[in-house]
Parts: sequence; C-alpha cells; structure tokens
Amino acid sequence: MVIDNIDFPFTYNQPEHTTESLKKAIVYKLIFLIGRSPQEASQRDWLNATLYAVKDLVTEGWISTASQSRGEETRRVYYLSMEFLMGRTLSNALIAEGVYGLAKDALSELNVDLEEILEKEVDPGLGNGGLGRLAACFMDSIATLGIPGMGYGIRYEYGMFQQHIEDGHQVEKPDAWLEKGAPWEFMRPSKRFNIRFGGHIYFEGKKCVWENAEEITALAYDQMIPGYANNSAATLRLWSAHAGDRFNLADFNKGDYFRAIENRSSSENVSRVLYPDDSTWAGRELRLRQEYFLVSASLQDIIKRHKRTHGTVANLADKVAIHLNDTHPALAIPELMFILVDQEGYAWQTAWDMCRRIFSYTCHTLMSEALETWPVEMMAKILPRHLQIIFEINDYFLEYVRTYVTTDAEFIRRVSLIEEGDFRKVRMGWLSVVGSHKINGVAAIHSDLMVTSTFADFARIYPERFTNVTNGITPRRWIAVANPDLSALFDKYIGAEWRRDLSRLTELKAHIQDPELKQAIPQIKRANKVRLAEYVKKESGIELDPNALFDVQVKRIHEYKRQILNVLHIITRYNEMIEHPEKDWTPRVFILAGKAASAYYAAKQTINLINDVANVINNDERLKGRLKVVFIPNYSVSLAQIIIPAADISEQISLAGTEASGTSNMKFALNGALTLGTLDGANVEILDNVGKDNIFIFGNTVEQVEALRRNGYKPFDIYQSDEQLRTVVDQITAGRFSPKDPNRYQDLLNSLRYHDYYQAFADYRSYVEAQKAVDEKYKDQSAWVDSALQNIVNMSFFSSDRTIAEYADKIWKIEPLKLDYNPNLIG
Ligand code: B1H
Repeated sequence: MVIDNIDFPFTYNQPEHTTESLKKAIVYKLIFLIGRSPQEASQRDWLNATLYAVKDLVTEGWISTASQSRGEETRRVYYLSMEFLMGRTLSNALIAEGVYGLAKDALSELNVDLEEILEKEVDPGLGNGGLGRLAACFMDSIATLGIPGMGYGIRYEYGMFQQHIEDGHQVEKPDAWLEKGAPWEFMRPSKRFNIRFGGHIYFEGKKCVWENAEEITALAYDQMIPGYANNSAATLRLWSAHAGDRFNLADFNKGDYFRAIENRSSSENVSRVLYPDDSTWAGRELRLRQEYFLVSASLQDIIKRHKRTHGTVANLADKVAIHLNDTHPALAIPELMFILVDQEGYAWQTAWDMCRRIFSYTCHTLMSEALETWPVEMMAKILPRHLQIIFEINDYFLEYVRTYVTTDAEFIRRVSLIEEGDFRKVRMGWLSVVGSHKINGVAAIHSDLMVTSTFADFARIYPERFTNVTNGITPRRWIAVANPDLSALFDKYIGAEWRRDLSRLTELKAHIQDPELKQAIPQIKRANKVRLAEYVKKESGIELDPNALFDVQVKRIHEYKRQILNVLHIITRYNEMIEHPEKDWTPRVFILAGKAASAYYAAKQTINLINDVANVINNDERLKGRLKVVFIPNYSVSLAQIIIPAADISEQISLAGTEASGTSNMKFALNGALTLGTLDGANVEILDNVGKDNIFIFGNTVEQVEALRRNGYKPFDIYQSDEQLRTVVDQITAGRFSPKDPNRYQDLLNSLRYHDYYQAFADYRSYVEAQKAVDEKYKDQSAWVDSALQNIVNMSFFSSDRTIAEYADKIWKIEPLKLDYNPNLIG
C-alpha cells in the first residue's frame, strides 16, 4: 500500500505475503513492541506479538476504507449500544485477512502452537448476552458489507463478572480484563469530550444556560473490526471516563491536594463496570450517568466529524443515521435537541424534524421488567436541561395526539412520556418511539406482538413507523472460527464464498444425498463433542461419552427462559431410567451454562438446583453412565464457540411470547443441531426455513398462553393431576437433591405450584413427549443426519449480513461502499 508516496511493507494485495514475512513481522513485534527476545518470550508474549503483526494488516485496510468513506461524503450510520460482546479477536482477524494458515506455519517454525496461544487471549465481556452479542455480529457485517458507519459504546474497566461455582452456588468475581493489556485497541488521546452532569439551568430569554455542572472527560479508544476478505475494517469507538484536567479548584486552593485527586477517581466511576442485568432493569443513578456518558460523548463526536466534512449541521439528517440499540441510549434524542436548539440555535420544530429523520430504534424485549423508566426526580438532578427538553417533546407530542388521534384522556395518560403517580417517571420506550422514524422488533412474532401489546397505542398513532428486522448471526465467527472442520467441508462442496454470502449454502442441497457428505457430518459433530468433552474433563473432572446425545441449553439464567423446565424433565428421565433400567435408553448428556444477574434470587436458585441434580445423577452408578448433567461455569463468547458446535439438541424452551428472538437458536441450527423449542422468537422462522420434520416443536402457542392467563391458570391442578410431575416436584421438596439442606428449594417450588408465571407446568407434558420423540429419532442415525443437514442448508436467512442489508435498505437508507473484494484471501 502506498500512502503519500510512502510504500508500506505489508500489503494485502502483495502476493508475497509468506510464512517467512509473517514470521519476521511477529518476531519484530516481539522484540521492539513487547521488548522480549524469542528465547525468553512467554505464550502471552507470542500471542501479543502475533496480535500486533495482524493488527498491522487490518490497519492498512482500515485506513484506506476510512479515507474512501470520507472522500465520498457518504451517508453514515452510528450504532449506539451500551453493550458490545465482541469475543476474542485474533482467530477472526487471521481468517478475515486470509493468513490463518500462514500464521500457523510461521509460529510453528518458531516452536509456538497457534491454537494454544489463541486460547490465551482475553475475551472481553462488555455485554450481558444476546443484545450485546447481536451488536458484535452487526459490527462484523457492517465491516464485511462495507456499510459506512461505526459503533459507539463504553469501555468498561470491568466487564461481565466471572462466574465461579462454589458448592453449587454462583459466586461472582470481578473481570479485570484490561490488566492483561489490550493490544488490539488504539487510544486516542486527542479525542476527548467534556461530559456534564448536574448543576442547574436558567433561561436568558429563550436561551437556556446550564451552569455549575460537574464535568468529566470521555476519552476514545478505537477498535478495528476487520471486514471479511475485503481489505477493509469498521470502527468501534469505546469511551472511557477520565477526570480530565479538571481538578476541584476549591480543594486545591485550600491546599487539599489529596482530596482533589480523590475526587478524580470517583468521576471515573462512570465507565467502571457493566451492569450485569440481562432483560431486566436496574434504575440506579450510576446507570443513568453511564447512559448519558455514552450518548453525550458519541453525539459530540458525530457532530464534530460532520462539521469537519460538511462545514454545517444543516444537512445532518441527510448524512447521518443514528441507531438506538434498545432504549439504553435513548437520551441521544434530547441530547441532539439540546445540541441543535441550545448550541446551534435552531428553532424547535426544525430541530425536531431533523431528530426524527436521524433516529431509529430497535426494541429487544416485551418483558415489562426490562422497560426503562427513570424517576423524574433523579433525572432532574443529573440532567436538568434534558428533563426539560423531554417535557417539551411531550407537550408537542400530546398536542399532536389530541389534534389528530384522540382526546380520550385515558389514552393520553397511557401514551404520555411521563408516567404520573406518586413518583413520576420518564418512559424511555415511549421517548424512543416518538423520536424515531422507524422502530423494529427482532423476529417476526416479536414485531407482531410489539404492535399489539407494548406499543399498541403507538401503532395507532404512527402505524408506518413499526417494522420487523429478524436478527442474524455472523457466519465468520459462528462457522469459520468456531467450527473449522465444518467450514472445510463446505469449502470442499461449494467453495469458500459462503463466508460472505451465506445463501450459497443452498448449493449444498445438490449434494445432500452424497454418501461422503452424509458420513462427514456425524464425524465432524463427534470430533466437536470430543473437543467439548476434553474441556469439561479438564475444567470439572466430569467424563462425558461423545457417543451420547448432547442436549444443550446455554443462555442467561432467567425464569422466562425456563431452565427449570429442563431440570424437571431431567429428573423425570432419571426416575424413569431408575425404574426401567432394562430399557434401551439413548445415552444423554445435558449441558447447561449461563450467568444469573447477581441480585436475581430465583435465577441463582436455579443454578444451585442444576448443580445439586447433576451431583446426584452423575454419581448414581445404576445409570451406567447413560445419563449425565453438567453445568459449565462462566459462559462466554469463547465458551459458546466450543459448546455450540458440539450440540445435537438445541434447547430453546422459553414461554411463547417472551423471548424476543434468541440468537443462539440460529448458531446451533447452522452448526447442525436440531432445535427443541416452543413457538417463540426466531424459533418460528427457523421452523419455516427447516421444515417441521427437522425440528421438535412443543408447548402452548402465544394465544394459548394468553388464554390461560385470562382464564386463571392453575399450576397446582397440573401438579396434582400429572403423576410424573408431582413425583419430581415432591422429590425436590423432600430434599432428594439437597439432603443437607432439604428446604433449600421451598421458595422456588411454591412459586411454581401456586403461581408459575412462566407456565412451566403447562408445557411440561408436551415437553416430556417431545423429548421422547428426540430419543426415537436419534436411534435412526441416518434420519438424524438428514435432519441436521436440512438445518444447515436452510439457515442462509439467518446471516447477520442479510439483517444488516435490511437495516441499511429499509431503515438507514445507506448504500454499501464499493470495496475491492479479494478472492485470493478467501478460505
Ligand atoms: C435482550 C435485553 C436487555 N432483550 C436490558 N433485552 C439490559 C435488556 O442491561 N440491561 O439493562 C440488557 C439486555 N436483551 C435480548 O436481545 C432478547 O432477550 C433476545 O431474545 C434477543 O435475541 C436479543 C437480541 O435481539
């Protein structure tokens, strides 16, 4: 690559990229960047040296894409998210740059094993679960498709906690991920913005003055997200809080140097830690500060960049799309109004029109406990001007509703951005809808429910704003990185193009009866099961039989996801096996993993129960090893990459109407697992794509769930009438699995028997029957492999490239850049 007449050494289109050149590059980094000789280098030193060498390759493409998109003055999208769960960088980057094989050879000549050092890389947990991982898959697709735009998030000093299991309980340990260094990021000392909190406001005529605010500095750290084989990369900019150059002058003047320094560290709390709440909401002041911190830093940066390119903000809405990943960054709406009205001097209406053209919003959940509402009092204290702007938005909005929709007072009360009552609250979901031109759900069924439940009133006011964009996953990480053997098989039959165009998978259909292909599928699965079994053996000492059926449920622990239903079935099966040891039982391994929010008692009890049950079952010799239960601690992206390719059954058993989409369901099916699931989230679309003979669907539909709720659901009746269920519940009650603490699960069981809000008992029988059908099918290995193949070849729709293309086309109105895709890099 030549920039400004300087020829740079490593160029993607220079065919001479060889083992030798890469080896040199790695050793060079080791010596001059890390300061170690090859003789004394540790595994981590080699990892970092390799990371730095590959970073150079990515950087070249990154620099050239950046100049291309600047040069064209293209419209850009900014993806605002409180979470980005990126996973490890190195193997993905090696694949994107087409040098995985070369790096492996280069390192092996240096007596270093690439796979071994890959495992040493930290996996930054800057997200909770599906929402954060979705943002990561989206960044990968944005980079690969060449969508002009970038992601904005927070560089939490502590990510998602590390989960340890002690005596069956979850114990949380801090995740100090930065302590091992962060070689992949670029610190941007010059990209810093002041963020203000608190203080008070007054008006000078029409102009609002915000004074005496506490100020902190947001400092940028950039990460490159390599596009696949396109010599290009996207940017993820994460903000870190610093006390900046501002010391408390009063303290200084008093000569209290130490007090002044102490205050600095409390300002920096804003980016200290990720809130570990998935699909729930904690109305804590620090979280509100975090949300505003992200929004204010990102918007200042966006406006500054825009002005530099265009010299004005007048055309902002033509050139900028801002996407809100759930309501967490919804303060961006009043923040943009604040910038346009208070700072740029635009009239309210002009500014508001721009806002609405700029923002779009994705709703990720209908669960009422996840809907954000901030106490008016808290917002008044931290963001006085923004609260005022929200009140004004509300006045205009309610006026519009009264004029064009209805004067019905009850309706007006429901749609008001302010929830009235003893403690008034700002409704962030409502604010996001009013301030966006498009609002999307994340799977067809979820988007339908969104307009009939949570946002029904708004769908009446703004029917044209609501739409669906079904989630997707990146085939680079979830096949190319996680399942190299399956990737090689695809390459052999259909070439390597599927990595950037998953619709190519349909070409596999022509080979579906090929005996070699049919033989390879179970061989690959078995090898992946062996890999997982080795991991489990090493981590927890439990032996797993790779010939057994691996039945997997990995996701956050939540009542609506119903891990408890899984446990009820496991005990049912255990009882039957003990009663009928002579039967031809299909050997099974139940694998569960996932974190519980640290304050979520029922979820923590569930983890405890899983471990108690595992302990009894795994030590019962009467089973002859035909049943095992493992809870794998500390679920993460890197663990998912080992677990998912090893699954035969993918458990997606949430109560219908509760899981907005789910994305692990897609990862499992693409890796050849059969889904055992309810008609919920994206399971419904997986069924449509793979066909009913290749998936196990059970349980009540959304309509049936609602009917039960309406007509008075009585779980106790089911408990009484279903003998197997009653036995299981009574066993847990009697302390069969917790003999030292027999009352341990009283709360859990009472809640099930008398409330069972997520209707686990209602779906129990149907689930147990479905599990029997799974056993039967697994006995016919040929039929099973056919179904696994049908899952794989029919998953094209679930590529996040398709998802992002839809967002770009329908919502952001953005054209991809024309990048020179390099076919030589593929594979
Ligand atoms: C999803 C969340 C979420 N929905 C609050 N909502 C959070 C809510 O920290 N918080 O306060 C964090 C996360 N996460 C998930 O989004 C859905 O449950 C999944 O069904 C969906 O697949 C995923 C991506 O759309």
